[in-house]
Amino acid sequence: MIGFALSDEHRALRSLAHRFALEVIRPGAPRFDEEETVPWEVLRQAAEVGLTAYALPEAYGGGGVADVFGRCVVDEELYWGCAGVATVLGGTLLAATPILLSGTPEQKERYIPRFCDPRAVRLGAFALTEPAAGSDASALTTTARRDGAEYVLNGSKCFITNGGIADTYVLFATVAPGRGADGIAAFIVDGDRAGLTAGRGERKLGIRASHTASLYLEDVRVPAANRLGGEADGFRIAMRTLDRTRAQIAAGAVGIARAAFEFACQYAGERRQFGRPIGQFQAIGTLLADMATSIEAARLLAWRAAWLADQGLSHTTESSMAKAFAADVAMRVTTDAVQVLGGYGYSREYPVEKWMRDAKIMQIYEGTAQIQRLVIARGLLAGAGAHAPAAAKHAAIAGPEAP
Ligand code: COS
Repeated sequence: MIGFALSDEHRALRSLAHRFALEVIRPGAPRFDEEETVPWEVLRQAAEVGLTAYALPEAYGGGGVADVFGRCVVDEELYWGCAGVATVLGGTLLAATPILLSGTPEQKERYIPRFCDPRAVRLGAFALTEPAAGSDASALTTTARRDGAEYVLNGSKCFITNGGIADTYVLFATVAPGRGADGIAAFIVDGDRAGLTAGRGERKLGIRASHTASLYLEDVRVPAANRLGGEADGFRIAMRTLDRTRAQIAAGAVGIARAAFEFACQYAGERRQFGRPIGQFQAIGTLLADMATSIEAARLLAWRAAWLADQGLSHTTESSMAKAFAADVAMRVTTDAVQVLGGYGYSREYPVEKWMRDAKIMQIYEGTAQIQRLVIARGLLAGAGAHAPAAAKHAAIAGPEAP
């Protein structure tokens, strides 16, 4: 039996996230964008109402929403409010996810509660990308050399969401340069470690309420106890993390598209030219119909990928399908929304151009549109669609507990 009705818990979660997006995020969104600053006050309020830690286990002080579907429901609303703010919050969950997937009980007990304090906002960051290793993530060259009970990390990272303002990093480095994916380990790195510094924030096209920076590591000493999984597990931990978060990003793209569509639809009903509302012209009506239809389709793909993940079934291909499709939808819908508004859409007096700028990142971060298609094609050729249990396809690494 297939059902599309949300559970009471998901409905409550959606309504909390929507109200927060409407009443707290949206009023400040143009200013955060203009000033290119992280709105700490908004983050503090998000922590107070439980929106920073809702997806983390209750045992560590989180809200206990353990499913990817719940994250999708929340992210559609937060991105609807402002993609930049949602990116800051998402960056923390992106760092918490590999700890929950692969951390030991001690690692979880030590680090997850940090993200759950309702009175203090402590951010996380996922540090994978490097200047010469973007799409080709396993080509990373940051090294981790074992030295007794510690590792010594050297190298640099770039385009790190929350880089320099995070309290905790999950950072990927090679213990065996030249061994590619098989030589990559994942480490939990405290933000205040000596030798860890950050560059200045990138000046970006969109998601300007988020902070993105390079990281530099010079002989950063990390306890060996902070390694997630085995020495060769890091790359697979990163991929398993992205499998889960890409569905969430797809839902975020739906949120941006929905924001632009709603505005354009209302405008088309009010704006009169040639004696009638422009929505009554087929040229505009068709645009609106295609926008709405593609948003619905993108949401269904995101929900299906999340559902597969939550059933413990393989979802790599479907997460990439959802992310690729929804990101393209966000780009097209926001561009069409600017078109519906014409000169007003292009003006910074209206919110639509911001949504178009914000949408572009959805085709880039957490794997570009091209990488998603590469993953999809590989999955198809390998016979994806059979939906073997995820654990059988990609043997679980260390801790069995899924976020
Ligand atoms: N889950 C678990 N393991 C996975 C996996 C997944 N989804 N995808 C790959 N792996 C495993 C493979 O099975 C392989 O292990 P085995 O040799 O034991 O089979 C290993 O990881 C290497 O995989 P692969 O050979 O496919 O790696 P490639 O370097 O060819 O490509 C892509 C991997 C392109 C998919 C990866 O580099 C990628 O996703 N790039 C984009 C990175 C990204 O999203 N960056 C955004 C930064 S985070 S905001």
